Amino acid sequence: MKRDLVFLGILISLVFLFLLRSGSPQHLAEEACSVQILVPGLKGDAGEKGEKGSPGRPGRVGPSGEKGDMGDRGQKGSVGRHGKIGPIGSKGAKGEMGDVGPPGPNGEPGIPCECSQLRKAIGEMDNQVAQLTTELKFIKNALPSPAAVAGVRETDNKIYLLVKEEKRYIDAQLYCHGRGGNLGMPKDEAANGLLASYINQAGLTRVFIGINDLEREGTFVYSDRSPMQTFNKWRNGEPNNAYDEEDCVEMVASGGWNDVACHITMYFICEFDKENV
Ligand SMILES: [Ca+2]
Ligand SMILES: [Ca+2]
Repeated sequence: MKRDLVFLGILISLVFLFLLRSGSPQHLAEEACSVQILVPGLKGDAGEKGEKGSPGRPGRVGPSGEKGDMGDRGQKGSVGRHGKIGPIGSKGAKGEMGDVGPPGPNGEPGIPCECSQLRKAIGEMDNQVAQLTTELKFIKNALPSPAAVAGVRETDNKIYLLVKEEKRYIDAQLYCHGRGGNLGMPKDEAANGLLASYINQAGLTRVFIGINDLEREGTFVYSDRSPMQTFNKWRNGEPNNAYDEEDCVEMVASGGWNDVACHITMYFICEFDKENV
């Protein structure tokens, strides 16, 4: 079969060559009559061996082979180069306090000043301000008008106020009560002396003070109802309950006490506890 194809191919080639040579269809027709069918001869002897050809192209990469057994461990390599510096680490815990250092050198001498005197003066002014503040607060709260005040006297815990308004004992007591106080109650020598001095400096001779025996004749009590203690300043012959009507008490300029009638009117002294002002 293959041989027939080769033969047919040769035949076609010859016809083609013939047509090329003839140059015209007429000529072609004449020549076509003389064409003989060629028959291939016998196969010849094998030729001599040719020279060795040039190497062929590299073949395709073959598939991966199977994994072989692990080889022996190699020798330890040499030390590598130093690596890069790593990132900054987190902050460590605070260390313990160190020992106390040596004392420093002496400072420059200061500018001479009378600071201690200034401080003392400031301290005194502070006290005065506090005192004035107390008095002002008291005056605002306790007085109908500043004209009625003949100044005030005070101790560590009391303020005394001389009121130059003539009142009966009971009204005088109401006046003092209404302002948070009592009629003056001298319960010791110091308080009695202070009231006497107050009366004298005001140019007065007598004022009501907070002592009476209104509830029980002959038994004198202070106007805050506290009983009379051992201290008293009765003048000679007093209390005498004259005309059987003397149940209230006045203080005269000397500081002495005398029982008098409650319905007469005179100036009086109120006293206030500072903590209540
Ligand atoms: Ca009496
Ligand atoms: Ca009397």
